[in-house]
Amino acid sequence: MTGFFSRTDIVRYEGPGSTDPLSFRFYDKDRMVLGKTMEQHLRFAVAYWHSLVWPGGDPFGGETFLRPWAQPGDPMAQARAKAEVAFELFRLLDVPFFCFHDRDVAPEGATLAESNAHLHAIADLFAEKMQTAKVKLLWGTANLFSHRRYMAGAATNPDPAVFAYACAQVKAAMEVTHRLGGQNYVLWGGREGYETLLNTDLGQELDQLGRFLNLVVAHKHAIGFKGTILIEPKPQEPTKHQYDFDVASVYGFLRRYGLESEVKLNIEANHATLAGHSFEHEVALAAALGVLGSLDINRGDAQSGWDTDQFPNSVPDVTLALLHVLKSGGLGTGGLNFDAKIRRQSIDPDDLLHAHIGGMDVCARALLAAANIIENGALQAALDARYAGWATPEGSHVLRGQTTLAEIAASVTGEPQPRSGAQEYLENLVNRFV
Ligand code: XUL
Ligand code: CO
Repeated sequence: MTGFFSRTDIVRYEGPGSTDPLSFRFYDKDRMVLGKTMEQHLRFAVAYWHSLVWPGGDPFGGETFLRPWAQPGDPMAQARAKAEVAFELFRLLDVPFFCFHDRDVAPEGATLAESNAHLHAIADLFAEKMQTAKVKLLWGTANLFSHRRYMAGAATNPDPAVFAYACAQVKAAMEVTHRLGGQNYVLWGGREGYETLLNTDLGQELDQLGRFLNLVVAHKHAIGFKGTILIEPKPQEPTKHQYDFDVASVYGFLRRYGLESEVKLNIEANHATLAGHSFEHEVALAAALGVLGSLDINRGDAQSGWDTDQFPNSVPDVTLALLHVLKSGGLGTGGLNFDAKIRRQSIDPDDLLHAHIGGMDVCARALLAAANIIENGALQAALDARYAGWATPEGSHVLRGQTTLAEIAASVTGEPQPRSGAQEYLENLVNRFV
């Protein structure tokens, strides 16, 4: 027990009527939904960086949280103190997973060797704690964007020495992820983009990024890591333009560099909206392309044009995303990582509990709604009816490439019969369940 939070007992499911704000009203982890428990479907993870590292600063002011481990002191002692609270948070929330960047958990040293030694020392502590804790590692990643050396990118840096440094950092982070039994390894291209094309050779930088990712995949196989490599798309921020813009651009990139069967995607709700898409769109497209890997579950703000990383609170939005997850057979090794931060004024330790409890309940309600939509069947029936023509022998011949353009042209017998898209009927149908 760290004494950091107001309670020491695990947050439990108490049902929709519960008036205890530190209880689950919908997330009933053992409840069966479409053949799996809620816990198995949702695979929640706490994000170390937002919940344990972020100090509550913004561009106009410094830290507000004043966490004890963020105050001056021996950085490794502080990292250990932070780990104690992290594992206490995981235990209280009863979450099955957590995620971290190398520099979230252990401080950067004076040299690469010292940084790696710090990381391995904290990984030793994690390994020891994970022997008795329930929590497992959903994914690890390397922070290739905060340090000054990466200001012009990591893999896409004009200087090969920075590329090499990024390789070394990812090698260490992936090996630690492997050692801790991580189920995935994530790459978010934080500064893999540009501020101005005047100083940027776009084609050169894309080739560097393609080479880098091929090296990472080769190393995964070399060390026997069985987890999934995930790329996390984001259109901009911190750079003006990021190469991993959205699902469609990442898929094109993977195809170009021969990686589409090796790498899947980690889709973040707020990144989808920054790219001008809905979260639902990005999840549906990744599922359609066979690259749906994992979700960073959060939300943006309708008025702010930046990555506000708030906890999810819209059941309808999450329902539509989870509908595509369920229809595509689930997330496999992926999960729902709360890449979300409490607000700057939420300075009480228990605010972290309220935030996660609310997010977990929203996702649980959304899961139930999505499962009900699937079990009801009317939405799928409408979709099947809309595309029924393609299921006929004539339609499938065309799709399989067994007819020429001339043959198809000759098959026209008259004017096709337009049919209603029935959008309002379908929206009303979905609204019965959310
Ligand atoms: C940044 C972001 C990252 C990644 C991991 O917007 O989402 O935290 O999830 O590097
Ligand atoms: Co993210």
